[in-house]
Amino acid sequence: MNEVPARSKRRTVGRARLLAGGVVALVTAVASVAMATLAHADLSGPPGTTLKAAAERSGRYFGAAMGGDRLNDSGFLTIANREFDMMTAVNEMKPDATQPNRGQFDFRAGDAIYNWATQRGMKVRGHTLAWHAQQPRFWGSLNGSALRTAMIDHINGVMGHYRGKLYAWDVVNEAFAENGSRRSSNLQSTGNDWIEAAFRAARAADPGVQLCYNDYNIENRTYGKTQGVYHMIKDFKARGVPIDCVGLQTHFTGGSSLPGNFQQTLSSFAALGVDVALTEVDVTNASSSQYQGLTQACMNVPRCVGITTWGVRDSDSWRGNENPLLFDRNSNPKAAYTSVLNALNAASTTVPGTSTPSGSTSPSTPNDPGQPGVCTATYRSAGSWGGGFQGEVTVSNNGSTTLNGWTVRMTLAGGQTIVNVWNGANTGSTGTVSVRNAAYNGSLGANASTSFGFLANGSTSTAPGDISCTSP
Ligand code: 9MR
Repeated sequence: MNEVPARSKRRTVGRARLLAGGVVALVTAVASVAMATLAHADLSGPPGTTLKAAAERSGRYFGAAMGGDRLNDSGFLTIANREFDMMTAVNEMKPDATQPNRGQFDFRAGDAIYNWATQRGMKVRGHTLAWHAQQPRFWGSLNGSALRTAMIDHINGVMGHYRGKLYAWDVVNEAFAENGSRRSSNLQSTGNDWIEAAFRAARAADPGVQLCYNDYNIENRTYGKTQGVYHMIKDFKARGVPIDCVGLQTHFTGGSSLPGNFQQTLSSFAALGVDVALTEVDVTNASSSQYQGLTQACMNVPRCVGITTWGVRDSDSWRGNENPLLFDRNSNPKAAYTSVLNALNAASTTVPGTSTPSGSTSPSTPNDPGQPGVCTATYRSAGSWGGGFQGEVTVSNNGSTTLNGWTVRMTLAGGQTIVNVWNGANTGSTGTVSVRNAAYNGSLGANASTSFGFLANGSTSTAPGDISCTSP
């Protein structure tokens, strides 16, 4: 890997889906995957005494990376089982591990970690599908369209195996150079659209998993690489390329440290309409203040969904001589552990969609008074934070025949602006906006319902009003 010199040199820097009767069930399933995978938030509960319990208070997770060899390490397993509710395989789900030879997939090592974690109620992040490093040997003799096809085949093979089982996938890893341009690699040489091709294939291969872009040195908002990744995600969102999350590896080690603008970096990514996660955290000598600061920054950003450390004890770290993790070699929690635990317990924002429904519920009147019970739309608040909120609108067919398409109109309060809509397509983002069905949820059988969600900036004191639903 050539990232080590790059990191140490720099200054402190940083869902097409299916048909009629199955549609409602499928859409509901897709929506519930994203929602149900995170803990139910309850900030009024007692402080958590483990990392996972403290994180779950705000609907977040606390994860660790584990290698397959740790499955025989009782010291590791005891802490992992007690403290963490998300696991990432260090190497076992990477391309060289999962497809050693063309068309020959090997999921034994990945499945061993997956099974251990999920049997203990943990969730699993998949890492990773397309990367310049740790590639199958046969990719080395391919280029151009042949390599592109091999990458797509790999995504289909691996995501097919884990379909419906994982919380998220790091679809593409480390594709940017330090200056914000694309990193040169054999994958980049197949054409600049290789990343979006990977994400489109990934969405089709497993429509219910969160699709993430993951990188290091993107923790400082003003840094070139951070800007490069930011603009790619903004462009993907504008063009409808599927992407749900960005993973900031957060290796504050090898000479780097927590930037003062870390929280702004997280919130600027989140404002693009993606979740953010800290995916590979380690900090030189486990500085308590840096661990406290990075955790608090995540807790302050509603869409920062969780934190993962790259290992559990210093003896698990890829940079063990820097002692960068939360537990020492004797499995004792370090001072940084307490800092992180306290910062998790002090969270004041919850992850959208994980709170007990709050805010007003305002059912609409049927759209067409001349025809009894056609479609109705009901709004509920799915969470709010300083300066923004998440709304969910349930669209129901109260009639006895199938509706083919629907449009919801609602009026936002002054200053409220929709920044992202899912399971629907909006026209307008302020004042009276309309949201029509997506390609996959327009057909609503008798008495069936579906829903769409949106994120909005602005005052949270007034719920959208004048909600109505029409159907052709
Ligand atoms: O921790 C992983 C180490 O065991 C491997 O030798 C290395 C090979 O590239 O990858 C390490 O994990 C990396 C992760 O996949 C991506 N971000 C940087 C991590 C640390 O190097």
